[in-house]
Amino acid sequence: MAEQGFRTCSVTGLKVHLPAERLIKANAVTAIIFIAIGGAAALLAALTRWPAVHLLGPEWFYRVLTAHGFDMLIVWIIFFEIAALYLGSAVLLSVRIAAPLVGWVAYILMLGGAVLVNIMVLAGKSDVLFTSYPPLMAHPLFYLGVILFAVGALIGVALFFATLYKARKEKTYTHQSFPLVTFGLFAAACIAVTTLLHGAGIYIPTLLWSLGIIHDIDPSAYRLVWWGLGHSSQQINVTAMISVWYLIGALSVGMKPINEKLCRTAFVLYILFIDVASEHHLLVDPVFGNAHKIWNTGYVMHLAVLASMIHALAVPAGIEVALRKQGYTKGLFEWFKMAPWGNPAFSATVWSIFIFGFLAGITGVVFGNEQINMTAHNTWRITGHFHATVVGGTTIAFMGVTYYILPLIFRRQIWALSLARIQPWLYGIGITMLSASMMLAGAYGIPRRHWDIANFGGSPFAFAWDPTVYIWLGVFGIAALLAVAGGIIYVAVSAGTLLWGKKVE
Ligand code: HEM
Ligand SMILES: [Cu+2]
Repeated sequence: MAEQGFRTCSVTGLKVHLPAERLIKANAVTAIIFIAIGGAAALLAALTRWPAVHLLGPEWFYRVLTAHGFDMLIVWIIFFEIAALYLGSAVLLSVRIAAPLVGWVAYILMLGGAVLVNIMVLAGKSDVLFTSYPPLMAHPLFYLGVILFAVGALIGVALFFATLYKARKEKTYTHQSFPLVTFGLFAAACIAVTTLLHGAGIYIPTLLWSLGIIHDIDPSAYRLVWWGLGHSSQQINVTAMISVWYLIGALSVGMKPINEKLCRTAFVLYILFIDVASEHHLLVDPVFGNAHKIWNTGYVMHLAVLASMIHALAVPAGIEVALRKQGYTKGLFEWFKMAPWGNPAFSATVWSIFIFGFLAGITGVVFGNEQINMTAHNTWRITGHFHATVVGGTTIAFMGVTYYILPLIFRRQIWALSLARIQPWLYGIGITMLSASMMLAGAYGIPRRHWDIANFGGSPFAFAWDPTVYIWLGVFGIAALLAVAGGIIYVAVSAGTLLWGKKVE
């Protein structure tokens, strides 16, 4: 008999706490709404940076760029992560979510904060980009919005911890430790705590500064603390993304890690070292000494990189072993050929592993090196690198897991499955081309965040780029269109499924 407040999932056999399910739905839907807004901003920004089109004027370019950075990197990703945390705690451990009401408080704070920031940006009162470096000053409500969002997210993370505690106390799971996916999300949540505290630590004084209560903010101090938020939150994303790889691997091919202890150790390496490595953003700043920079980027950074390399071997190897067990043992690659390519969650995961492993990981290690950073900093090489990480890696993985959340949590069959099947390919190819072309153009010196690289806003000093650069800028424009098309399909399939998808029982 079903316990009150629960239903039993017919596919996974998990007991699903209904109030947790409602929270997952709300957070996931909101995430998808914001990726749609952020995607519209991406299109406008890309059409402006494509010299052949150069769509917007400078004011609106920086306005949509602020909205794009914030809505994508902060709002889309964190709403989705909060949904994932509730899924990884309440659902995967078949326990009641500790306090559903608190979950709704967190949700409302996050939503209110996100809406406030968007209003302040679109009203033209906060053209400061999402890094909001002083001395650029935004409207106080912009900073307040960020603070509300961060506090809401922190409450959501606390609810995750409380739910884990409840599961532990009630012994609702059979393993000695949490299942690996929950363990990975636990690592992500630990990093989220320090990250969000850095956020509060920097945005509260900045709010006071914009109100005139504090007179001065030191830009270097701001950058140091801000990157404790800005970089570390990328590590939440990496850790959550890898948890999703393990989850989709298990759901799509029945993957089990070959050496689970090693995978857990790798997650612990993230918790210990990744925050320290945030300082790679300050390599060109004069504040730290050379010895410190070399120690930080030469040693500490690689302990976090080691963790990524362990996962990057463990997941494909786990998938291979699972498929070989299903009988696909001919030659070296029969398992790869016979993998469930028709499942968009699976193909999205493969794209995520491919882009994250090759484009994102390798370039991150290269650009995070002190000497190379001197020339890569503030060029499009960096923008290309992080579109490979947060878009090619995390966003595609989250898109992939959506194709499981829709049937398992929303209990609807995927609407327009054939469109869903091409979605990861379109988005994956688009983002691969986008990142690569940005990095190639950046290698010629194309700056990031510049509205008019063709004639520098009519500067009296003539400057001509190497003509090859325009080839890469053309590839970039086409890539942006492909990726936007893939994004539109993702949003359309999700919305279509909620509206018209056949109910599953
Ligand atoms: C269709 C997909 C996307 C396209 C075509 C796209 C395109 C762009 C473009 C053209 C820029 C401006 C670069 C510059 O002027 O230097 C940019 C910046 C940025 N994008 Fe994307 N993007 C996409 C998806 C995403 C996603 C999913 C995320 C995060 C999860 C993201 C995060 C960022 C960030 C953080 C910036 C930097 C903003 C800044 O410099 O202040 N993008 N993107
Ligand atoms: Cu970083």
